[in-house]
Amino acid sequence: DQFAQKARESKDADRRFMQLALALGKRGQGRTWPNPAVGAVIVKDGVIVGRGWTQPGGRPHAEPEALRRAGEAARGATLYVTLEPCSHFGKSPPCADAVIAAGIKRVVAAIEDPNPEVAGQGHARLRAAGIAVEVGPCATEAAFDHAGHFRRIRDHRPHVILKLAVSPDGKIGAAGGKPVAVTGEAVRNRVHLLRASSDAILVGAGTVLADDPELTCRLPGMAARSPVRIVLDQSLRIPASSKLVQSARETPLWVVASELAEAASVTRLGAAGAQIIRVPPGAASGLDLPAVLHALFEKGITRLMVEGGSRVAASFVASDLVDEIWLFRGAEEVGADGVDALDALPLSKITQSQVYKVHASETFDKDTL
Ligand code: AOF
Ligand code: ZN
Repeated sequence: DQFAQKARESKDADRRFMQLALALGKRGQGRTWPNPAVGAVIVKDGVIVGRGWTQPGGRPHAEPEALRRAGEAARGATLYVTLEPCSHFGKSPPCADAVIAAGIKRVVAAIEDPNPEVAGQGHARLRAAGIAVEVGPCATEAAFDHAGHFRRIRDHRPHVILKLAVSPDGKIGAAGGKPVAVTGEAVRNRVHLLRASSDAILVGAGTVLADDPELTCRLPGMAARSPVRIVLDQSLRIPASSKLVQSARETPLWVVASELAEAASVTRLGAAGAQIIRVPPGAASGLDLPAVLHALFEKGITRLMVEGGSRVAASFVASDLVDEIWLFRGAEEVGADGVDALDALPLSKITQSQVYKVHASETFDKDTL
């Protein structure tokens, strides 16, 4: 009947506005850490009167941004937000209070904020002020976008994204670790975009010694979107002449070393502008991975992209510390003497796994994701 149809239409509208809020939130991904990248849309009589997203560094939050743009039009309007409005006095007053003061009549939130300082209290505060609150539209998408925040709050470690570019015969490099172009230009561009939406990007010292990578986002106009570069370097072997160290004053470089690393090396890299993080010795490139991730959590990293090499990738997979995998497959074989993608682990460890489910697939020219 008419009533049910109206309800369906408003549900569809809620989802559409929430999808817009999600798209806005994504703009902040990679540069709002330690805060989540939230998106907000304010709608009055079917018209968008304000849009906002969490600003670089994590403040202002998304809601005050959208409210500022809506101005007086916020009175009586609906707010769509990808995460529960905060209720705590942090570096800024609670967003819930700003929403109430602006005269918002209805709030639609995708998902509750797991932060124990919020955890439902934002919604409760809004309801107590007489605002209609609905939670749930696009919750799955929001949980995916806020995976870094959820992982950080619940497990005290970053969300780990492993990127692999393998040949059809499962190799990531030629014999002797010689770099080889496994995938093409389109994949390269997508990977740089993935770098931009990550808080930090991590490689092992072996990759630095073999490839001398920059690990920056080099898409036109997006240099400022480069993530923090992190190297696992147990005994501080990376040279001061490497591109990473040379650029450490423009784009942050954190070198994770063992507590046993020589003081002289710490001083040498520190003087070049790198930040040294010391953790206990262990398995991955000689470092204890959970300790590494905990140290990165303490520094505020929520989304960590792991780019290799094969030993680092393998230790993350073997330790069950990978949440998301971007597996690109090129078109040309490298040959049996090439470097295996996951070192001693077979690639089937992820492709045939019960743990990992296919989320999406895409083609990039001759390559596939
Ligand atoms: C929101 N909107 O856009 C974001 C929120 O240190 P503070 O005061 O900036 O608070 C950080 C916490 O606020 C963060 O851990 C998360 O729970 C929430 N983030 N909340 O209402 C936003 N980014
Ligand atoms: Zn807030």
